[in-house]
Amino acid sequence: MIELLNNAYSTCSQKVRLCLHEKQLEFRDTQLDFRKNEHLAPEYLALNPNGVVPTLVHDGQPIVDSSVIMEYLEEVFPQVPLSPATPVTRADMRAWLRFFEEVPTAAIRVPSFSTIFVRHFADLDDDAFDAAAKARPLRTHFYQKMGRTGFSDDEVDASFKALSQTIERMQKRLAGNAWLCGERLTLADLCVYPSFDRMADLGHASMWADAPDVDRWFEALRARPSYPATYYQGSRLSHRYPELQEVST
Ligand SMILES: N[C@@H](CCC(=O)N[C@@H](CS)C(=O)NCC(=O)O)C(=O)O
Repeated sequence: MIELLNNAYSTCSQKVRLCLHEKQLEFRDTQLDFRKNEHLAPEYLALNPNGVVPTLVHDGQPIVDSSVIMEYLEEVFPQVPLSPATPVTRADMRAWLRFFEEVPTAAIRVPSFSTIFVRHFADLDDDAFDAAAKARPLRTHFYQKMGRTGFSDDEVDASFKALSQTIERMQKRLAGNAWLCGERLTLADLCVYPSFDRMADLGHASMWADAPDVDRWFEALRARPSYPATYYQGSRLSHRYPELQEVST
């Protein structure tokens, strides 16, 4: 029995949903409502002390952190393989995973929050906002930097630079390779795809206009059956925030 505690819009949850669907695994999709702080409730913190989604529960055992969950699924359900075949190529995949966690995954949060999520905190007074930031075990500093009006221009510029660096690095690898680690889709592709989907959803798909192989890769991932299963109606920001509809791809 596999249960994924997650959130429709969360890019980290989308990584794991893509992985579960690629592996054709059935799972119970349990949604946590951020607006109701369900991810900060004591019973959830007992499973995931970081107070973030997703958490996978497999046969009663909680597994946390989206990349760890993907690697766990790969180990336990190898029938549909999503790793390269040799130790050296698997190390290459893990190096991409770590780079993606450190660079684009962190970067994409800044425009996501500045453009959309910050509005849900705009009406809090100082004390309530401070409490909301402090309630988040892993994100107190992030929320404090964001404040109730969004990140500074410098922060936003730095995130777009980090995303551009990712695009450049991926373009080099994808020129001549179908997927990031060669001819087969791997966890590396699934790890970073949600950051690209979010860039597109926020109206920034032109960021890879000069990276034709990244564009081909993006479209190839979107054409897979795992895409509509993961990005069901109501799971992209433009489904919920109509002002994004004009600019999304
Ligand atoms: N390293 C963690 C990060 C998870 C994470 O940051 N999740 C976000 C959604 S993508 C979250 O739960 N945020 C809760 C909040 O902002 O309060 C992972 O990959 O699972």
